[in-house]
Amino acid sequence: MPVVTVATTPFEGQRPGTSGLRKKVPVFQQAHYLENFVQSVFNALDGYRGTALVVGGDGRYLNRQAAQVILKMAAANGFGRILVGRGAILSTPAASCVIRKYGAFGGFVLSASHNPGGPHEDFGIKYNATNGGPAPEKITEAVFAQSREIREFRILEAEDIDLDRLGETRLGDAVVEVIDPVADYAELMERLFDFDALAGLFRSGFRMRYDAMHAVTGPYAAEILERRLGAPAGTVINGVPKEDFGGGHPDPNLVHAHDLVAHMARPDGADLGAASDGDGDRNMIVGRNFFVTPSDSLAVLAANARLVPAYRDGITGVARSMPTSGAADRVAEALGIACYETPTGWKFFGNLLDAGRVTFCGEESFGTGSDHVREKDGLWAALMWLSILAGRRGSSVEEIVRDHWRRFGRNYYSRHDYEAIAADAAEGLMANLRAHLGSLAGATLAGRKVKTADDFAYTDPIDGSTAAKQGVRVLFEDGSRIIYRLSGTGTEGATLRVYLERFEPNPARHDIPTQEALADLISASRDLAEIEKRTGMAAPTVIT
Ligand code: G16
Repeated sequence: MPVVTVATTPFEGQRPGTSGLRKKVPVFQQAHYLENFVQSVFNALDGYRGTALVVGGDGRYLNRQAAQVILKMAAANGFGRILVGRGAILSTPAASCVIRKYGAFGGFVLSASHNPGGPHEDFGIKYNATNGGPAPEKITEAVFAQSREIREFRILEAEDIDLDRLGETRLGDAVVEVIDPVADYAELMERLFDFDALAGLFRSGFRMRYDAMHAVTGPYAAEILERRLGAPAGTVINGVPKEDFGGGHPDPNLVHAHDLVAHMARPDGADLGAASDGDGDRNMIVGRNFFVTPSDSLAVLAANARLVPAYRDGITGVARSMPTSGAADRVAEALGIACYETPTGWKFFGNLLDAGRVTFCGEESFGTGSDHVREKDGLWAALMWLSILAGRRGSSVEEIVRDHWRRFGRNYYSRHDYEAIAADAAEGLMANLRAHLGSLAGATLAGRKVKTADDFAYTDPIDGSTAAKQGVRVLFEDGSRIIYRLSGTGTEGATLRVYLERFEPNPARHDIPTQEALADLISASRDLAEIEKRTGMAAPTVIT
């Protein structure tokens, strides 16, 4: 099996976004596009010769072919062992688990997350480091720099590996091992949670509905919920992963997981509804006719962590991304633990988790996780909720959240997305906001006084690295916030995200519909950023 060195030329725009490189499938299908990126990653890394690499993805269109290319390139570049999930499948949290468990140097996860899949839809690739987490910016920037200079890549000339058969195969000087994609992850969950108690909950007649959205989590959820915990067959719906996610948009939110939401609104709906995204790291939690915002979910999990064996001795701290509501901050304060505010992107949690500063992390973008891996974890979040419901037998999801609000107050919260707007209009809108930041402090908007307005910047408390321009914040004296930022995960035009939050301590006022409770902030957010004038959009495309 000869190693060949192939001449190539750089492609524009191979800078990883919020979470890896995401582009339309035809972009990735250009000759050498994938190879250039993979070689750029290898070129940006040091000291991996003879070590192990993990490869897997969410099963979307192009997943298998891309995995074969990476295996041959990894072998040609000197990795000693390559672990790949059967069928080239590994959910993002499972990939993180496998990297950590086997002490791999790192891994590639093939996914465009919650974005649709198929021949004309999205594909993506991200590199995870030795701690199992998304590569930090110093690595992604080095990869980008390499991608602009690349002149050649190395690949083995070899037959494709049989990815459907478990076991080892020699590939040049390396060994490829096809592993069960579910086993290691399921074993980890069994160590964290009290599976006997959860099985008991199902035996008592508790009903759950888990919507895997035809994405990667189906086999994981079926194994854990139906096989190991004994939930009735049919608990997991849309459980067979498909290359195009069944034509759907594997994004677990009120818009794209509408079937689950509609089921949970029925009088005979399940007791707990959960959904996960394309690669299994996002989650949505719904009770009977009751949606739990991701920000509230993080806060509730933190407040009830001791109900779960792995966290019985308490958690050391929580971290949330800046646009995520401050609900978790209130729990941290009550528990006397640390609370960190980071830029958007799970990679910013890595150092805090590695240093033991935090145990739980969460983001408004339907991400929650703990120090058990270095990625957010959709199924873990569902098992956390199951554990809380088992520990507080008789309370519904809604009652648990309402109790929480009574104790800590309610952070009314919503995100308005304006999707597929022209990139220059979006940039212009942000530039205009930034230009006016200086004059905002002291002004009155939506009947509230602006305390400060700035562009969020972050200094990592562990390694001192910095990240600037992470979102425009308008912070009001009463604690309300309007935040603007552009998405870093889209593949078409730009998406403007507007995050709205207001705190309500009074339980008598915890029943206002969210959009009504935030109405004045919503209208101020549109006026201040001149959204309609600059984008032509009078209303957002998605509200969560
Ligand atoms: C990725 C990141 C998350 C981030 C999210 C939203 O999620 O891993 O940390 O919060 O993108 O990013 P944006 O607002 O820039 O679109 P995923 O699930 O897409 O990998």
